[in-house]
Amino acid sequence: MAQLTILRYPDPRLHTVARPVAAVDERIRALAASMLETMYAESGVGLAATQVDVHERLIVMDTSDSRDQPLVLINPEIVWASDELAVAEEGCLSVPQVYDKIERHARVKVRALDRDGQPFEIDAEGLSAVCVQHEMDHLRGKVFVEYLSGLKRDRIRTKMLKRTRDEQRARA
Ligand code: K2U
Ligand code: ZN
Repeated sequence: MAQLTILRYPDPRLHTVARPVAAVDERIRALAASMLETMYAESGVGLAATQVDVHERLIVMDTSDSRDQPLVLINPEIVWASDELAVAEEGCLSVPQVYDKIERHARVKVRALDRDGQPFEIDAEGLSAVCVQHEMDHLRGKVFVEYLSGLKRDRIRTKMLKRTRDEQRARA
């Protein structure tokens, strides 16, 4: 396993649409393991392959309080979503230290393949529902700040570009 580099907004690669995973093999299992290692190291509760510059339909999650219940979702699809909506505070490992309220479906049913290629379904609500919708957005090249106003998005873009520039200078 290895800790992976997370793309930072507004990196254009974050807007890539991921392709389906063709085969659930050792490469995908190793990638999922590295994504989980990266997610835990960054205190995230989810991570999409897009964020580590791999453009295949794979997300990992762990919304447990004990941080020991990892979920690997390969070729995930939302097969049902509630009409009821809910607003939650979101953040993103690709947009560090930025949080804002986003409205999403309160409950979703997700179908995916597990790390062994076996199909499974989860009924998600609460943080799990928010997280899986957030990650599914990443797989279609969408970052949560795109739901915000143009003014907010521009300020976040400027802030992220400055932070990335300052960090690069500090490493030079
Ligand atoms: O995709 C990511 O960048 C990981 C996010 C996923 C996430 C966003 C919003 C709500 C739940 C999960 C990270 O886990 S960011 C850390 C975090 C966790 C809970 C709430 C806000 C931010
Ligand atoms: Zn994110």
